[in-house]
Amino acid sequence: MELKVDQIEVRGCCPHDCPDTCAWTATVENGVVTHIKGRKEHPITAGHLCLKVQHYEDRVYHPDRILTPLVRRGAKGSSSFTPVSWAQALDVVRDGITRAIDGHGSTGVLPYSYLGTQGVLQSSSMDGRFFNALGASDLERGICYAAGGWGWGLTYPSGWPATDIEDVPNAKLVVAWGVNMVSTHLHLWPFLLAARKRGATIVCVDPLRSKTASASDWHIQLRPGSDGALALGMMNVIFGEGLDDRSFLEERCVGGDELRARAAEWPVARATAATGLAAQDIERFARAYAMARPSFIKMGPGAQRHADGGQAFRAVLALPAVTGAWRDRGGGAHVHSAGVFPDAGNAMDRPDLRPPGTKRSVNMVRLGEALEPQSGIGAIVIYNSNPAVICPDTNRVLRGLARDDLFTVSLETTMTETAAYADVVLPATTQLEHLDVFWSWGHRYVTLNRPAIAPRGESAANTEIFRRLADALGLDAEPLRDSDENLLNTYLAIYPDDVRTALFDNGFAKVTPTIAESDKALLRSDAMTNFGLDPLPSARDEPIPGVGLIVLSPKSHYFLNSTFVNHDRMRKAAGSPVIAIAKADALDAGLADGELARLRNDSGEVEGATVIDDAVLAGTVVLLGNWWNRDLPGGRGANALTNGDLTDLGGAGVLTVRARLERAG
Ligand SMILES: Nc1nc2c(c(=O)[nH]1)N[C@H]1C(S)=C(S)[C@@H](COP(=O)(O)OP(=O)(O)OC[C@H]3O[C@@H](n4cnc5c(=O)[nH]c(N)nc54)[C@H](O)[C@@H]3O)O[C@H]1N2
Ligand SMILES: Nc1nc2c(c(=O)[nH]1)N[C@H]1C(S)=C(S)[C@@H](COP(=O)(O)OP(=O)(O)OC[C@H]3O[C@@H](n4cnc5c(=O)[nH]c(N)nc54)[C@H](O)[C@@H]3O)O[C@H]1N2
Ligand code: SF4
Ligand SMILES: [Mo]
Repeated sequence: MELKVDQIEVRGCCPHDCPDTCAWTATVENGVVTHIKGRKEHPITAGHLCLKVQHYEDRVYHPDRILTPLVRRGAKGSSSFTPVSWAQALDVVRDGITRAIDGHGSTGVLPYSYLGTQGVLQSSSMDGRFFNALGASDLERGICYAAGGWGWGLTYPSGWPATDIEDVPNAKLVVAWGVNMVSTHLHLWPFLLAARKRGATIVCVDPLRSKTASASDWHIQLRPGSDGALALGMMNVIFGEGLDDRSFLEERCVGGDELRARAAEWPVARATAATGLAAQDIERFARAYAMARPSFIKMGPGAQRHADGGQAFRAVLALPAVTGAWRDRGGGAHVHSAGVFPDAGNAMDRPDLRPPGTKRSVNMVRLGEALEPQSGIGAIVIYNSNPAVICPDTNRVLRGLARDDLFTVSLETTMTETAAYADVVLPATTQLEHLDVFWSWGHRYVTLNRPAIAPRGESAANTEIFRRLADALGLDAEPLRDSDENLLNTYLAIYPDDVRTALFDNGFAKVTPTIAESDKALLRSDAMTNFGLDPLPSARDEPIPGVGLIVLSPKSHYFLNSTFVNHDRMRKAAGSPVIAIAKADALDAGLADGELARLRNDSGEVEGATVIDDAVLAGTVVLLGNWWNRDLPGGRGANALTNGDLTDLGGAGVLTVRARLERAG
């Protein structure tokens, strides 16, 4: 494509909560973004953006885009607002937050955010400074990956980096373990295909025949939550047949002998009973895994969404230590690559600004509980998240957000079901309108996002909104006035000069991790004992106990969590929300294809059209995608069935729950 005289091209990147952090170029014509394309030179993006982001201009110019501050006019949740000036909106916010502090103390103000944008500036800089200076409650942000992340961190110390995904084409056996990467980590998949071209086998371990399972050479369709049992059964075979790497276990690991004894407690018959798999499959997988060199395991967040998620990760992650897969380039495992990037410590969010004696923390998974009338939260400031849809225990969350005495501020780009409950909505910019910088949880590149256009309407970047809020509340510490450029430079100060130079020249730069060869893998973790957990990888014989079917709510190919659900282009591609079940369960419940079904448990109910799908394992139900509540016939999505329970490690949400299936109506 030739550039016209009045066109400019601006380099940036995708902000979404996705491991790929793609680099893009935006074409701007007379101040309007006309085209976005993935950058060819970026080794991971390789010139290709996913379907969701190929038309990012849809987000910038969406009809529901919020372009002025809004003050609530109708009932909470009714989306009825009056546009006001920034000065008027800031007055209302000042009064509302002051009232909450007068009534409950400063920790009566709760920030609620996640990774609507993953940018360091727009998700974890001025916002943190503002809430610290205010003395607000802290939010524990573990909803997504904390159990698996902790499982990884308690097994492999910080000097032990996850496998570089660019080395995966060397592997001879690749396992997509509880990850639907064809949808969720799209830019890892070509590296697996490159490995397959050189003779590798692709195995997918998933209760659902996902897009990735369908595209793999071998689908191991285990029961949800039984990954630990499978891994221990495999280790039983590996140790029993002498396929372990004894010297690696002795030299690079703590607890090898204890793990061998633990694996001896898991003969294949026991693993078979727990996983629902055939004994031959467990044995065959164990041998193939142990004998392939290099072998690589990618674990996704999807495999840790149950009560024992952390332990399940520890068990699977022990496999590459048992076989010594870490010795080989391209071998090993990948949970996330966050550890590769230097840590900015307290430089961005400045906890030193916090007034003494203002300590309270709230787990984001338990928002419903935190918003109960007696729980001492009088104001909530929500940004980069849509808790009305994505937070467990929807009924309780919505009851809390509807409280008359709760003052709610929402920083949003678009009118979400959460923003609909706000007293004041402040218009936020999209990625094309602000500066930011990104590390990645999938690859090893740090990426710069330059703004392509000026903020639309009266929107402002989160950083600027928090500067304005600080000013309105009379918070005058100097760090609350830092410009975005200063924040960027503060963050980049932790990188070596060559990385910074490459980043400014090319828009992205690869980071080399610091490797500590002396660090050992902790197959026995004493920290686990401190948490009251088994120090060795363990598993249950009955993985998800309870009555009813096991409900899974994995990611949609066409949405990014609850983002893009209000985009016509993506809705058309996604179809409609359904309750997908196996034929046997449909027969049991007396449901035919297309009939209205209801799932019910102590938290709530979800209704939807039945789809009988042979990709779904009997005993499980699949509710694909974070559809908005209003998209389902009963007005509630998957999180009406979840309840705020936390995983064994890290305080992530237990999103895999049980519910009874019945005919609706
Ligand atoms: N298209 C798209 N991409 C996304 C997202 C999105 O919403 N849409 N979201 C992003 C985010 S925030 C995240 S966290 C990642 C998530 O990335 P993934 O982990 O790949 O996503 P999920 O779909 O949640 O889960 C993956 C698979 O795990 C399976 N699974 C469920 N329970 C178990 C279990 O107990 N054991 C095993 N082995 N498998 C299990 C599910 O059936 C599902 O197919 O994706 C990111 N990328
Ligand atoms: N049942 C069930 N529940 C789940 C999951 C599941 O698999 N099943 N997945 C869980 C996981 S893994 C995750 S990560 C969470 C995700 O939950 P969230 O992080 O809440 O993700 P989104 O639903 O995409 O909401 C992000 C919001 O941020 C807004 N946003 C984007 N950029 C900006 C910005 O620059 N400024 C401001 N102010 N706003 C912005 C978007 O418009 C959007 O409304 O959901 C969790 N909930
Ligand atoms: S959502 Fe993921 S795959 Fe899609 S453009 Fe963004 S980073 Fe790339
Ligand atoms: Mo996530």
